[in-house]
Amino acid sequence: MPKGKGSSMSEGEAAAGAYERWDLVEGMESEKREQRKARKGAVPSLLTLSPERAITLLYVLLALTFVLFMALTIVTLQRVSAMWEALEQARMRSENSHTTARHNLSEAQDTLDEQLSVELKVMRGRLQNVSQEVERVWWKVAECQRECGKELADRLRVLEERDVLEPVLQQLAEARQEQSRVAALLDKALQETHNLSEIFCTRCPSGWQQFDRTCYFFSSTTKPWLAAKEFCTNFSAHLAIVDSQQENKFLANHVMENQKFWLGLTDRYREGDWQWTDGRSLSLPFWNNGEPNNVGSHGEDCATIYSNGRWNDVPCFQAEPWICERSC
Ligand SMILES: [Ca+2]
Ligand SMILES: [Ca+2]
Ligand SMILES: [Ca+2]
Repeated sequence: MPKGKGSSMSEGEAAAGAYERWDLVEGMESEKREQRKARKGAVPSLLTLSPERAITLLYVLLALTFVLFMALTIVTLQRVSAMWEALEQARMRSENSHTTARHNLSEAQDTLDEQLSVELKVMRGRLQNVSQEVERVWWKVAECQRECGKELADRLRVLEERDVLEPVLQQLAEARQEQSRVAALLDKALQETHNLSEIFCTRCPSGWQQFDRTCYFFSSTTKPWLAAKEFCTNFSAHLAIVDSQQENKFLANHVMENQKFWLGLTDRYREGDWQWTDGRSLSLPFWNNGEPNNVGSHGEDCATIYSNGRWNDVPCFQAEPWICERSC
């Protein structure tokens, strides 16, 4: 488009630029028109489908949608089921742990109750003992009060009556002195009697031996134990009873070698229970080694003494020499 006459070169160049811009604008407009034509051509191509094909296509789309919906539903249900199962397991674990805890708590409570019951019983017993001890102490205190009061009263009465009792006490002391003097005289008389007895004891019967104010008879014949016992009784004596080691030695000294003499010792009433003929139990034994052994079918129930002073049990029916003993 021309602007003036004075500048022919610049006007030509301006015109050429204007033409170029015009072509460019025209090209762009043409391109836009072609694009609009292409879009208008495409829409009618979809709309030009037949109804059957459109319905088929619609069904296909619906089927795909349904399948997709079902798949999503199944996945969702599986997830919900898994979550529900996990929740159920968690609930069962919780319930189990709760039951176990309750059971343990119940056992602990029972044990505690039992321990408390035992301790309570022990404490009750101790309390009862303490109560009884306190009661005993109170009784003792009350008794002591009574006794002490009585003793005090007695002492006061003695003090009050001392003047009255003084002559009586004096007489009592004199009586005691007299009693002592009489006792001394009696002792002296007994000693003299004893000495007389010693003198008379030197006169044992003929054939009897004397030892320590006692007479002994050593037989020269033999008899069974019971017959020998009866013989001694007829002489107001008894078979020898050993009361001391000295007496046993005296008897042994009068026993001949290789002989044994009856003693007044037997277990014929109860086996193993050795008793003297006066009823006393044996307390000072001098048994030989291995004796008493009660051998034989009839047993051995009567004791004899050897010349060495040792004893042996032999059958009572056996005939042996014997020893009688009696006081002077
Ligand atoms: Ca004797
Ligand atoms: Ca015996
Ligand atoms: Ca024997």
